[in-house]
Order: sequence, then structure tokens, then C-alpha cells
Amino acid sequence: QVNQAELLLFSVPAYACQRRTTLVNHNTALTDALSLLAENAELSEEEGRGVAFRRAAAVLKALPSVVTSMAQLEGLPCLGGHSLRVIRDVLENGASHEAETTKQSERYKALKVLTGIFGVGAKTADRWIREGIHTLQQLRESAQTLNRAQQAGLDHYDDLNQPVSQTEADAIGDIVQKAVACVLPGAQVTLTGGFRRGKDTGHDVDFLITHPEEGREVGLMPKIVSWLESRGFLLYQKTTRNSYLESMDGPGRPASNMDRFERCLSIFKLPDVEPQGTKEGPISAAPQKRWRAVRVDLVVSPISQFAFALLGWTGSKLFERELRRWAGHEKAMSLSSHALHDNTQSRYLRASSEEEIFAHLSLEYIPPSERNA
Ligand code: 8DG
Ligand code: MN
Ligand code: MN
Repeated sequence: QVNQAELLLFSVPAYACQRRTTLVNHNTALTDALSLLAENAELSEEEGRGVAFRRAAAVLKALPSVVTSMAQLEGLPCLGGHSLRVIRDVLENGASHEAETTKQSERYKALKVLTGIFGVGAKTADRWIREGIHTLQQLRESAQTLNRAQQAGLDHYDDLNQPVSQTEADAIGDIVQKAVACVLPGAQVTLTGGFRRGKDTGHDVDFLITHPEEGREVGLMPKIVSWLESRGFLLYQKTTRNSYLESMDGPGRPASNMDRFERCLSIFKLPDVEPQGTKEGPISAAPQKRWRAVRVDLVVSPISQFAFALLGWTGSKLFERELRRWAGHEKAMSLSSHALHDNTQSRYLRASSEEEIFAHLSLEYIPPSERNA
């Protein structure tokens, strides 16, 4: 069917941080299959396989039109043998046999349900499955002790597995804005994560908070949390230092910041903002719930690190991973959400905007809406 003369060949750079990936995806049949296999690998703690499938999916997301034949994929990066077999299956048969089989497997279904509980990762889910726990009902009836996060996750399971809308994200933003303005006037709140990339739903809402005067942000998180807690906006919160990846990435954070509590994983109690009456449910005498639980991540950063934190918390996760890989492998630099270290010059490179960080890395600037790798 494909006319060789008009064969549409694609060309894509190797790192996701070199590409513009919008939310418009012309190859969802292919990327859904690869993403499902990536997710399954991650849930099975096969990180390498997971990344390989994620990278393959990201290449296809960046293509300007639909792929119709294997020949068009000639020369594209990140497409290993396994990913190519999956793609061929979808192109020839309309579906990936492996993806379909995985989706229907008891193990995958159980892993999905259990890791759908906030606070439950692949390891815990795997342990429970080996003990015969495959469903929420079985978990509730079991003698498993849950930690505080998992208990909250189980209590609010349905709410937390319902996507957060932009309206809800805005409402949460107003609350956070108000809290921050009350406890530290002049402090600034920025929406990050998927919503900053233009997504219209999310699994949570992410905010980055700073103050234009260095040092004024110290001790801010506990004050925000107290404000929210005293007004009944928090169903759960855990405030910690932000140590994600930094510990493995070598230099990235000045030791003087080690005692700063800067990250808060929380569950908000959000009063209803979506129009009512669309909610289905049994007709009963029970009073209708007038709020819903929403996952919210808060991060506080000193202004000197703000650009790094903004870049680091905007995502996507693969885009972030690829930025770090590019920095390390191509530039001999270490990038974290605190700093950029030039390993050749043995010094930190300053930046007060995301644009400057891309420039330090010799990358063309990619705006948030095009970081949807
Ligand atoms: P979603 O919520 O709409 O599903 O998508 P998202 O907003 O892209 O995903 P996310 O899980 O909320 O993550 C947003 C970004 O934050 C992502 O780039 C990864 C990054 N991130 C974490 N945890 C941590 C952490 O502990 N430290 C740092 N520096 N970044 C983190 O998710
Ligand atoms: Mn998010
Ligand atoms: Mn988040």
C-alpha cells in the first residue's frame, strides 16, 4: 500500500529534551501499547525495560503525523527490537498482543489496583500479591498494617483515582495562594507539573513557592501547613526534605540547605467546585458529600534555586530524566532541581530562568507545553 516514492520518513533527535513534544499525539494506538508495557515493567521493578519503552513511546509522540508502515521508522532513535515488535504488531494487527495480554493479566490488574493507593509502591504491592491480596476488599480484610499515607490513600481511594480538573486545580491554587499570602506576604506561588505543561487533567496539583528575597523562605513550609491544617483543608500531609534523585546525582545541593524542610506531599479536602447533579450514586438518605480529596504537592525553594526547581518540577518525568542524562553524558554536568554543576570546571552554574539553564546545557529552549515527552 505504501508507495516508496512518497514514503514519509521521520527524523527525530535522540534525547527527549532536544525535541518539542506537545499534547497532540498522532500515534496513540502505538504509544498506548508501549506506555502500558512501560508501566508494567515499572510495576515489576524492571526499571531498564520501563525506560526503554518510555523512550520509544516518547519518540512516537514527537512525530508530526501518523505512522502507517514500519519503513517510515527507519533511522529513528530509541526504538529497540522489543519496541519495534510491539509497533509492528499494532500496525499489522491493530493491537499489540503482548500489551493486550498484559492488560488482562491478573498480576497487572492487581498491581494497578494496589499501587492506585497513595503511598503504595511496586514493592509493597508485589509483597501483598504474593500474600494473596489482589483487591481493596482483600486488603481491608487482611491483617496488613498500613502506614499513615497508605491508610489515607485507602480511605480516599475513589477520589484520588478520579482525575483532577483544571477548575479544581485553580480552586486549590486559590487556597494555596491565600495561605502563602497570609503567612509570608510577598512570597510567590507557581503552578508546576502537568498543569503547567497545559494538560487539562492531572493525578495531582503541583506548586512551587519562593520569595524574591533569599532566605525569607526558610521555615515557610511548616507555616503554610499549619495555616491549611487549622482551616480544615488537609486530610493528610507529610513534610520532608526533597531528596529525590539528588542523592544519586552527586553534587546538586549545598550542604547548608540540608536542614530545610521544603517538600509537602498532601491530600487536600477541596469543597465542591464542579457543578453538582452530574455525580451518579445511589439514592439514599445519607447526606451528600460536599468535598473531595485531591493530591497536592507543595515545594518551597530559595530564589537562588528557583529556576532549577521550576525546571525540575514541571516534568514530564521522562523529559526530566532525559535532561539529566543529556547533562551527564553529553555535557559532563550534573543537573538537579537545586543546581547545575559543571564537572569539568568543578563549579556550579548560576541561572535565574529556565532559558538560562537550557543555554548552559547547549540546548534549544523548550517551553513547558512542549515538554510532554
Ligand atoms: P500528573 O500529575 O498530571 O499525572 O503528571 P505530572 O504533574 O507530570 O507528574 P507528577 O508526578 O506530579 O510530577 C511532576 C514533576 O515532579 C515530575 O517532573 C517529576 C517531579 N518530581 C516528583 N517527585 C519529585 C521529587 O521528589 N523531587 C523532585 N525534584 N522532583 C520530583 O514527582
Ligand atoms: Mn502532577
Ligand atoms: Mn506531583
